[in-house]
Parts: sequence; C-alpha cells; structure tokens
Amino acid sequence: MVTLYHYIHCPFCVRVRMAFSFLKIPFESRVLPYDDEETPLQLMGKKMLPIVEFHEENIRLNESLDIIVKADTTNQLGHDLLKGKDAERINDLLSRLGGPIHNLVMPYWVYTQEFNQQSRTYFLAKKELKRGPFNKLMRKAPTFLSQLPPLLEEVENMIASSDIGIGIGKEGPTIFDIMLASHLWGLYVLPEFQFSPKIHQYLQEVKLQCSFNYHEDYWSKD
Ligand SMILES: N[C@@H](CCC(=O)N[C@@H](CS)C(=O)NCC(=O)O)C(=O)O
Repeated sequence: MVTLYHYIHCPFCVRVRMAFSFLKIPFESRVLPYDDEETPLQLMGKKMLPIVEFHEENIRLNESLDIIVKADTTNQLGHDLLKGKDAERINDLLSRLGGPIHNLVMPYWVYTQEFNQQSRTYFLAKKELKRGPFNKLMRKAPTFLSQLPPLLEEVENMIASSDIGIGIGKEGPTIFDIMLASHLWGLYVLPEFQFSPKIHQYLQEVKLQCSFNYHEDYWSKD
C-alpha cells in the first residue's frame, strides 16, 4: 500500500501522479490543504510535497524523482535517463519555463477549488513574498506571455527530435516526458493562453499514456 500526499496544482506532485497511474500503482490520495504545515513536518521534517509513504517497506520519500525511481522497479519509464547527459538539458529548460509559467498561473491556481479561504491566504502570503503582489503579476501577464514562445519552440524541437527520450509515438512515456508534461500542464488553467497544436497533442498523448486525470481529486470525494 502506498499513500501520496500532494497538492493538485504542484507540478512535482503531478509527476508522481502521472508515474503512478502509468505504472498502475494504486495509491491512497491525500490532497493536503496548502496551509497544513503539521502533516508534512511530522512526516518528513519539512513542508514540501509530494510525500509518498511505501507502507510495506516503511519508507517515506519526498523528492518526486526519488519517488518515481523507487516505484518504477522494472524501469518502464527509462529513469536511467536521469543519469545521462540530457537530464541537464531537461532540467535547464524546466527551470527557464518555471519562471514565466508560475508567474502566469499562480494567480489562477489560488482560485481553484483546491483552496479554501484559509489556504488561499497562506498561499498568497508565501508566494507574494517571493513574486510580489498577485495583482501586479496579473498586470504583467503580457510580459510573461511574451517570454513563452522561444521556450515553447525549444519544447517543440525536443518533441520532434526522437533521440532524447521525449516525444510522441513511443510505446509509453519516459521520465523526461513526465517531467516536461507536468510542468507545462499548469498553463492549461490560463484563459488567455493556447498551446500550439503540436504541444497540445503531445500533452494529450502523455495524459492518455499515463491515464492521467488532473481533476480526479476535485470531483471524486463528494
Ligand atoms: N524537489 C522537489 C520539489 C517539490 C516542491 O517544490 N513542492 C512545492 C509545491 S510545488 C511545495 O511543497 N511547497 C511548499 C511550500 O512552499 O509551502 C520535488 O521534486 O519533489
């Protein structure tokens, strides 16, 4: 039995959900309110999700990639790619994408139904400390949007070049596909943004291959 503590919006948590679904690992889903400090502190000593408890082995992990490597015992996701030369390329692209994506989507995430008034206030206080007031972020959206096309062009080029373990038409996703797709997924929340057909098709293929349902935990409880 496996328990996943996660936030719906968190791309690192989405990585784990995609991987578990692809690997057909059933898990108990515990979506934590963003202001719950106690649970992660008790489990791991720091407030960071995802956290996974592998009950049988009495192991707890809270680095998304460690979790996936541990769970993928037969290496179906090609996680040895993480030790190869292209891992740096992927991580570099993800960190360059992360800035504009998160500046654009955080003001929307915080009004999704994952949050209540209390967790929203907590999220706003924490994120505004780093990024500045969200109303200013919203006003700067055109600037952040204008930073995306060259980055998304790099994504398209990666998808098109089949040699680095990313792209459409493979039998299943690799760990790189999961890393890329989970980071890009956040942009679906943004009304004024549309993916190019190629990237949209790619994301939908990763979603299908993983049987991934972003909204599952919104609607499955009540
Ligand atoms: N390196 C970690 C990063 C996880 C991470 O950054 N989680 C964020 C959510 S996206 C978090 O838990 N933040 C808690 C907070 O800032 O209060 C991983 O890959 O799992």
